[in-house]
Amino acid sequence: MKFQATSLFASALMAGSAAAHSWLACVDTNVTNYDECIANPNLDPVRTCNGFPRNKIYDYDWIKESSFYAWNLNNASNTEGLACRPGSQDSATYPSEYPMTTAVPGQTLRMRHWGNGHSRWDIGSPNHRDPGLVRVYWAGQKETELKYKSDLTEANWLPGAQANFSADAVTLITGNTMNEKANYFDLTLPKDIEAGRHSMVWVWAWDSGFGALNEKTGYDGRWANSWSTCFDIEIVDSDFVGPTYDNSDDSSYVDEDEDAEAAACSTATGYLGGMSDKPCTGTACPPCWYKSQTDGSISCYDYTSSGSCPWGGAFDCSKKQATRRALKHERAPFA
Ligand SMILES: [Cu+2]
Repeated sequence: MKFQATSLFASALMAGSAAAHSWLACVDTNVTNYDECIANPNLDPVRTCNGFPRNKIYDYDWIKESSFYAWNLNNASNTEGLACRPGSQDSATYPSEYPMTTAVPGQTLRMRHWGNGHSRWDIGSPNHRDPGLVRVYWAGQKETELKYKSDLTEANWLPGAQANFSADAVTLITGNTMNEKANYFDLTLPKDIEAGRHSMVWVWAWDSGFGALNEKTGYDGRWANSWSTCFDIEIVDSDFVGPTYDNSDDSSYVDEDEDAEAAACSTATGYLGGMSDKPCTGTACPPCWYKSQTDGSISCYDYTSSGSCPWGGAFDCSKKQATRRALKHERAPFA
């Protein structure tokens, strides 16, 4: 792990506000001299922002953004447990001078967030405190919000979108002080993502969680989400159809052949609710099919009352498509 840093300006303010916080400043940052800055932090990053988080009306007004833009998920006033700050980030509002991000499938976006004095273990505010993680959540389909902080779980995590808070930072260390010139997080979008607006949630996970590290996916539940910023990406130039997310280049995902799976739906033998004494065949089976990774048998379940398969990793034989997030540990392709 690599730790980095804050400006004296921010440190002084932090001491006054006594609240560790951060937020996403830019979704799509173009830093023309990034490599040079990493090699020599005396240089200042030369950058432009091509896409912003929601409602970024106080851009670079650090005080106002601290007060009216950053969102503490665990603040006592967040009684509804909202994922996005109400009034500024709960809708996809973009002032004309701070537009939404536009991207193509598979594109990597350099996101910039504020270090605010928390980037480094040996100098950071507070001192001797691991700066934690940044990560991104996504509902897996367009025009779909993650409304509550309880939605910000591995099931809605964009696989791989997790990094140390200061891993890609440009930080100038002078004696016992640091100037966090910029903290970055490179986000790679899925290759299979439908055209349209996709809402996402950036978080800084700084508090202690009660979960574990998922060694298969890398999702680190030992860190609990603390601060969030909501943003949207308008996906263009995509031929991909439907909400299914099958990023076969991602090691977290199974490489699926949906056509073959759909064909198997009409002929394969499954078991109602996984009961070995209740076999069914093809379309006589309930629509949500799950394949056991231990013996390869197929368990078939009905939709829940909300009309979706009961948990992640199903192949929906009625809609002829994989449900989103077919993590390896949840499901193997059955065709
Ligand atoms: Cu802070």
